[in-house]
Amino acid sequence: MKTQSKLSIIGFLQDIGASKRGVDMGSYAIRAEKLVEKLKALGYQVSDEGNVECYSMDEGDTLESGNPKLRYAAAIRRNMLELKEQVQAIVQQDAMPIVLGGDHSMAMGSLAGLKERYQGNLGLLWVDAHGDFNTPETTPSGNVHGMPLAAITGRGAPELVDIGPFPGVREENTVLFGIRDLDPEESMLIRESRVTMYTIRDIIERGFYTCLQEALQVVTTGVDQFHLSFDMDSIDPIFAPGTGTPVMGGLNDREVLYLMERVHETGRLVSMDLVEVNPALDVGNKTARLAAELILRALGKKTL
Ligand code: 6HN
Ligand code: MN
Ligand code: MN
Ligand code: MN
Repeated sequence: MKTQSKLSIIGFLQDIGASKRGVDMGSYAIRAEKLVEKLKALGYQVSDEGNVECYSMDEGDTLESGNPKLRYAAAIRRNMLELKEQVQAIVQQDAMPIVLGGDHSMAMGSLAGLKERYQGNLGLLWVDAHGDFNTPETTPSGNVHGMPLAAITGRGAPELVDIGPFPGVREENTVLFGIRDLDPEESMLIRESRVTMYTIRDIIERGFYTCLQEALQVVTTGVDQFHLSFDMDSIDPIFAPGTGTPVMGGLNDREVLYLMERVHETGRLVSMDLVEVNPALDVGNKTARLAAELILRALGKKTL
């Protein structure tokens, strides 16, 4: 499968998975960097599908689930089913969905939408500071954006797992990259799974290049295509301050730009989420600007 010539942009205005306001505005800040125009200049047919209106923190406590270990679950589920439908329609037309977040729980909606089209034949590259592998039993916060990868691989709350229902992605073709902040039981769950993890420690000890080579191998071996779920908090807060759960000691700007160039060069990327841009925490739209540039590199922008 070659990189598609048609791209569809969706804004996903959700903050309730992070329980923090501002991240619902991420897609506006990325679009403000002229993303659509720049993608067109690369030669793509681009359609901006607008936003998936979401239940959000604006509605206040009425959306709380009543379960502090699974906050806003029903509202998040509703938002995901909306996104799932949109992504499904896009891939049926052989276009590549690019979903701009929004908190990271939206990956559940994206992957649910890809399932029918690519089921059993889809790798997953998850770039993040966090594992997003919590369940209601292991979560310290109850925030669903810490749980999507667990749900996608069939673990945790039935109301999240049922969004797919998952799995549509093969665990042995799933990679976590850039990881440096796991909760203790979450760490155990990942290590018991067949997901391959590259922590910052691995990247320091074995080298960024080697780890990236391996990661791209894992997400493309035995499958024809992969989905990229890119959390901006994978990047060091020096380069990406506008995000809700920053963790020091992250990937630098050069590394993630290069990672995206390599993603493009695989020719196997069919779908992408760019998540956790929070303009209310950003400095001069720096994080959104980097996010837009990362998307362009993943779609083949050349600088040399
Ligand atoms: N993200 N592990 C923490 C939690 O609350 O479960 C942080 C999760 C952050 C999730 O940034 O997508
Ligand atoms: Mn995440
Ligand atoms: Mn994260
Ligand atoms: Mn976050």
